[in-house]
Amino acid sequence: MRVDVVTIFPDYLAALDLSLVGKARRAGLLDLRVHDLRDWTSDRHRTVDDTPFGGGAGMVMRPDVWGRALDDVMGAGGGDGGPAAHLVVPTPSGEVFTQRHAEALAAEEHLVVACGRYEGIDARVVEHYRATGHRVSELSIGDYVLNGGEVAALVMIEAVGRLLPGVVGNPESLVEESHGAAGLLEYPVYTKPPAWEGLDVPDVLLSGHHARIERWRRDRALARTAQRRPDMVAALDPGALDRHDVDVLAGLGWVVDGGRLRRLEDGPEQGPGEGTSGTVAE
Ligand code: 6GU
Repeated sequence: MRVDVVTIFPDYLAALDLSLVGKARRAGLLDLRVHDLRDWTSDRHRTVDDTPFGGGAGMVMRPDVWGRALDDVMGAGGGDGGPAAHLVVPTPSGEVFTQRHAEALAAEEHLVVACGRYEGIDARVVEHYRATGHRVSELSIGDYVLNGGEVAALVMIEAVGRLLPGVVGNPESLVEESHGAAGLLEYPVYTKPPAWEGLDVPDVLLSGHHARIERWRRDRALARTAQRRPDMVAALDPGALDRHDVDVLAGLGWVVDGGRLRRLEDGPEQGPGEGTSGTVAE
């Protein structure tokens, strides 16, 4: 996969030399190039922004500078023989970036990430690239405000990069993790030593009883999800639950009702969660 990032702070992206993504780059699985937007300015001060039409606080990034930069790095929308680039614009006013977006973007051949600063990029930039046949995704990494798109670009590139074939050594580790297809948070994990600071690893995990371990993990995943992310429980497909799942969820105050999971208003308090009966509290 090829990824081009355009930013006024190329050094922000230096972290992508490290860890798994850095390894993927050195292995030739990810061709990542970082560009300085100011290389496409033409004035002495290398200006990238100006005051907003209509007034208001802050500065807006100029469409002409962005247009020159993106025309150079995007190619001709597939007409140049290369694949049409998918333009990703990190912005707090975008759709919230999820594992589903990461999966879809990991299937692309060429991503271009346009990092805005100040109050954002002139809205005609996104409009123009959509009108010229490019796919454009405006994506936020959550409900809080950052000073620019660079940290969000790091988040998205790491989330996408680890899904590329060959990047994560053991693809099995992509299967059960949180925000996978099961729609549940991951169960708690433990390693040696089995006793630490008076806290014991749950006996079942030392039992060697594979079916019981799997059931215990699923129960903990259900309990943890109910406690921390009721929105994810409400989005579960009841048809994907076995009888035991339904019982566990009932104990946590959730019932299947009209093909959906619904929290009982007067249900029991959310259970003790993790760390019950002499095992480990998180
Ligand atoms: Cl993508 N950009 C900025 N500036 N702030 C954000 C964000 C993006 N996602 C959440 N907050």
